[in-house]
Amino acid sequence: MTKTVYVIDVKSGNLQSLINAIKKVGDFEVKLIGNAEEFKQAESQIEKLIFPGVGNFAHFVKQLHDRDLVEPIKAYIDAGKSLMGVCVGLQTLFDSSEESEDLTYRGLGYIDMKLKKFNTEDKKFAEKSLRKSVPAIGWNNVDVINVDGKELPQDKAYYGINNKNKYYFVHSYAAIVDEETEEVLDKATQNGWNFCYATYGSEKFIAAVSYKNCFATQFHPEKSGIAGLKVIKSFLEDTKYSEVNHKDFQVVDTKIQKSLDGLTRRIIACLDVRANDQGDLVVTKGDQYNVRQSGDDGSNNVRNLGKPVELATRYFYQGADEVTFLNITSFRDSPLEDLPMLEVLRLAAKNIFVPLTVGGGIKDMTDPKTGKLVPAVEVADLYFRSGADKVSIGSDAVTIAENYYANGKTKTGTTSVETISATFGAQAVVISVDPKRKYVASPQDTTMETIKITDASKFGPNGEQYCYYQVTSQGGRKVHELGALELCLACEALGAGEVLLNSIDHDGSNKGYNLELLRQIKTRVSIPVIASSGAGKPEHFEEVFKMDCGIDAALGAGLFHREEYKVNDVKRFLLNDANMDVRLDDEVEL
Ligand code: 1PR
Repeated sequence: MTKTVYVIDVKSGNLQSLINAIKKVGDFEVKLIGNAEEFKQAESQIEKLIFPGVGNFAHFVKQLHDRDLVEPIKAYIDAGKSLMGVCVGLQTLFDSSEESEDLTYRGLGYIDMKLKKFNTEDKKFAEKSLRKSVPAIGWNNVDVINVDGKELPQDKAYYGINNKNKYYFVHSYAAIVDEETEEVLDKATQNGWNFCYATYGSEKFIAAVSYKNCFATQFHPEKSGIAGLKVIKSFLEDTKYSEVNHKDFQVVDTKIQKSLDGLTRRIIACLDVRANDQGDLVVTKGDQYNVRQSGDDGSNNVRNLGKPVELATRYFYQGADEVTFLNITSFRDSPLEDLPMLEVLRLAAKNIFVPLTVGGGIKDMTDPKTGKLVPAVEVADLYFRSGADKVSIGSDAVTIAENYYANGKTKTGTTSVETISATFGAQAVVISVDPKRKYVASPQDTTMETIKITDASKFGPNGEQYCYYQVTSQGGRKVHELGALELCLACEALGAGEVLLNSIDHDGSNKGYNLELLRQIKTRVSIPVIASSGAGKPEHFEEVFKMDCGIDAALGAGLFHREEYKVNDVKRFLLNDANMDVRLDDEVEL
């Protein structure tokens, strides 16, 4: 019989993925509760309530207050009824957050703690003159042990969270545990709360809580692959106790080197999508951004490497940590309701339970059908509601950075980067950078920050010993007098949460990533950097991850599309040959 799951919906972020996950794990239908009245009507029938949240703490908490949902949710929890909180849903159980200094609206206040921002100057990183990336984006272990390190009390439910698995976290703020919070946590424990933890760099934070029949996770189970679906399934089926084997937690493979931050390095599969000459939406790939191939008959067609949803689903099952879709012909205007990637996302999100990024055409748009101006934040909202977790901004980011410098580094608050970041959180805004190497004879020849080339075989055609990376827009068609570093610094200041760093010189070359460019950017920004362009074999992933600057994720396209390697071939190589920590979801059965 179909069972009903109730979900609190205050219109924040990507609810669709959660709904897809609930439907994936069993015969469930979802009903949304958006205000106190709806809560009251449903209350007597609610057996399972999910309380999800993404984005800004203050925005989320204000929504709860405006909709008079705070008291009904508290009464429900206090009555010992079954609830699962996710991400900001967990954070809301605390009192407040550094994310908002305005204390007009507070959290539910069960635990009298203020959430803090992760520290980029983490001591583990400082020792190596590096900075920790914030937001924290990636896959981490959760230590399902009691506060004192002993077995969990039998009445505490963590619904299948397993020490061996990795779960997907994406947040800048957390309930960070330090000397100051010890007393508060002791008191909460005496009141029946139980906590389990994860560590980001040297900062320990609360990764999940359990109290009566309330259970909440800082990570996103709906985005944590099969391991995360198992958590949702056991919550919905009330399989209360984790099959936690504490001994597994004790056994540490000493060969495996954990990264400084404790997250696994992410492997991202990227699909460049466009209409082919027959008008079908296909995944394509070329080199140096040329996706056409010449035939013997004189034809010059767009390379067709497969169907976007099919390929993306294959990569999910192969263990991709994320999937990125880039609409590479987005500079052609489409009517808003016909944006081709919306349907791709809708279908992909039904079966893919890791983060999805969509790029191409995220900017203020004029709908050619109605002539109406649609702000970028509304365009992004359409993608989030179709299943995207992040949007990637390319060409518009260049225009925004140019204006930022032209106006003496002034923030207008109106750009796509700023508005999407303010509404959906910095973690939802990726900037996609498409740079080309430009040689200069001397640093004085440009206002951009240059790199000194040390390897004589890589000097410029006229013996130039310096270079910088000049950004392009519209898929490499337009070259700008702006450096990749300057673009990234401007967008970080404006609220971007991650950099997808391509390199036109390396794209499709199979010769490895552009380490010189990656190092220049990664050592100067504090947000995560995804290496892109040039991956041809698993060794290239090892090389980029073992660089001294701490690259957070690496993306591959051609090598996966041509089926030279599966995503998990790369991961098994990293684990077995390079002794690196990776997430292997294929060993977890739903
Ligand atoms: O400018 O905001 O509309 O976004 C357009 C997006 O489309 C940008 O992210 C831009 O990078 C991308 N794009 C535009 N034209 C092309 C093209 O190839 N002609 N693709 C293009 C960029 C770069 C990577 C690629 C890696 C890895 N693709 O995503 O997948 O280089 O390739 P490899 O592993 O095979 O070497 P906007």
